Amino acid sequence: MSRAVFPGTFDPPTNGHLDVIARASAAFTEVVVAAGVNPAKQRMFEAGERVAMLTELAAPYGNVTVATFDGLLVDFCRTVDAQVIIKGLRSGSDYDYELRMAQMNRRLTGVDTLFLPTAPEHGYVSSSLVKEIAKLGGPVDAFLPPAVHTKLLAKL
Ligand code: COD
Repeated sequence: MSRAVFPGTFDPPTNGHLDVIARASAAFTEVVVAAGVNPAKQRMFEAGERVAMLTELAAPYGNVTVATFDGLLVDFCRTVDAQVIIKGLRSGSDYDYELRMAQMNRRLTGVDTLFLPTAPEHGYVSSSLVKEIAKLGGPVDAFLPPAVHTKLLAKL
């Protein structure tokens, strides 16, 4: 039995996130998608809205659940008894940033991190770029699941 946590901000979830969820679902017995809740940070979507979008996206995958977490990721992993953290990698800068967190998280509690390289078609997709383009009136439907796209347009 292997349980993995896929953590992120998911503000909002993109097709890149969805691809990682699908691939993690195929590789692990159970996957917990964990939306970080940091009250100090301003988000476009409230935690409840992000969880609702992720729950809809995860619905086709019987072994994927969605939760929020606050505080240290390693503490959340311990709470849900997850052995592995999943991270998506888009670039060398993602790698530099994620490698340090992976090493620190392993040092803290022994939890390991596995990296999934992004699918090439999603390699340039990020929630922050999508929000910027949408706010400036550009088209972002190619980068988002349809339900998320609808909610983003409603926000604007
Ligand atoms: N293709 C593939 N993967 C992607 C794509 C894409 N197009 N876009 C994003 N991803 C991956 C990211 O690389 C990341 O792995 C994941 O999806 C989530 O991305 P985001 O942008 O939604 O979320 P982040 O990176 O802002 O989330 C950061 C965390 C909340 C996971 C992090 O800050 C954290 O662990 N916070 C808890 C506090 C903590 O424990 N701190 C100590 C760390 S050592």
